[in-house]
Amino acid sequence: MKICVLGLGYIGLPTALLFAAHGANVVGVDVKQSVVDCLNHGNLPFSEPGIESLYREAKDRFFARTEPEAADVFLIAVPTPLDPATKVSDLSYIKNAAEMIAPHLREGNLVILESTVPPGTSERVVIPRLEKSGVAVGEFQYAHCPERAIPGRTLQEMTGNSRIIGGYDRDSTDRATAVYQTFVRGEIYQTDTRTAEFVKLMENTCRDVNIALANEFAQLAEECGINVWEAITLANKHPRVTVLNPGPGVGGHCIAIDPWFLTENSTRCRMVATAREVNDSMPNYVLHIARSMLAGIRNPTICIFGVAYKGNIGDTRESPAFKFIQLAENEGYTVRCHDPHVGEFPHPLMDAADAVTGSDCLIILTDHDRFREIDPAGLRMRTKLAIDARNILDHQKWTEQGFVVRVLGDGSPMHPVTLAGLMPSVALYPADATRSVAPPSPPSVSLLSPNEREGYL
Ligand code: SAJ
Repeated sequence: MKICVLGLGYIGLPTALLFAAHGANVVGVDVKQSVVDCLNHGNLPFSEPGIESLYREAKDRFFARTEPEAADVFLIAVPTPLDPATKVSDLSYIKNAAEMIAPHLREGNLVILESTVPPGTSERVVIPRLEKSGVAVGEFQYAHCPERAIPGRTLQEMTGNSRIIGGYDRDSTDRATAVYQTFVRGEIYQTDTRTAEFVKLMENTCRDVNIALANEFAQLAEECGINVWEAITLANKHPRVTVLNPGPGVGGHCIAIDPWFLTENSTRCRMVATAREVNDSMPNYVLHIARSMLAGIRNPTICIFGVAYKGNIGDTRESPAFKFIQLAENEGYTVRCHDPHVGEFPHPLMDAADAVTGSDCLIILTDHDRFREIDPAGLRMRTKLAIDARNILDHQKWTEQGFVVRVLGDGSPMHPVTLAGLMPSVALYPADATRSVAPPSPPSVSLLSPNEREGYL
């Protein structure tokens, strides 16, 4: 079997490599010459657990180019971004991919669309472009097989998760099922194309709405003077309740975008849009907390720990950090950023110690495991304030080191804190302990008067 995979991003490349590792001859196509060159020189354009060894396994049956060529199966895995101004899907990459396939399409070929699209896109947008080949659908087979893999566990989920396959007709569905069965160990459920498109959007919308609910619970809990994290743990003891985690907002290329695909042609949906609004407003809410803590501090400097959209990955697509940084800079704060998983980011990234030293408030935006290990005794901050928007720090340890810590969603009366003098600086992470650190200088300003402190407590 020869497969031509269009789009060598976070989904297309691992899918292409899995097919190659399971015996198919795979041509990977990407319009970006740099991606093609990178792969043909034996490198990977991004990191993901397990992808390097998969690439080594697959490389004799995989090569990359910028144009498709004749194949048995064509698979489209290109981005479907959202136009930020109109909140309408931008299908230009999908259209382009279908048009690139058309000259190579022959009777008996199978075309699979993996990209997430608004319901009806296969029939209205993709199939008519493929038919420009002169071959009618039915003579070639067509199926929508939306991806379900989560970044950070992409390979495990691509092989282990169940899949939905929505074919144009029975032959298409069965053939696509057989193609995926080469590497998918999870169940395969069959349906029609439009239902498959809808199901994918339901999945991500369901998660978005549930995160929005958790985010509303967090704000309500603060108003009620209770700790939402404790409340969620207790509520989730109910056999039919699963409340998700509140946080500083929803990022990633899917959950923050796909709900709009579901509603773009609807005049009656409210809940989906409201959930999007709630989640999009979470950076504002974190800023609101920062503002209340930093009141009275002149020229505050904040350091943001975590710009990736979620924990333990280096992906910053649609990260809530973008909005938070912009809001914080507009507020007049000097913003420093640190993220041990992220290589490139529009705002300069700093080493952890450099970001922290002399700053007034440390803000955890991403739940990277490494942040759990931060030793607060080693932080040489000007003012010992911290906001934990993910509830991952050991708050007792931090308050013992004189920090005032605000946890998103915790409105319960806080433990008394001791604003002790700054402790001798060691290193932020235990693993860095061998690094030599200059002795701490005393805080240049004691910024919190006793009254102001009371306000925080
Ligand atoms: N988040 C919270 N609270 C939570 C869970 C997540 O605030 O309780 C935030 C995360 O921090 C992140 C965002 O939501 O910013 C999205 O993260 P995620 O882990 O929920 O999902 P993604 O975007 O990485 O991947 C999702 C997955 N969809 C579902 O779980 C329904 C994945 O299976 C899909 O394949 C992927 O979207 C996609 O490509 O569509």
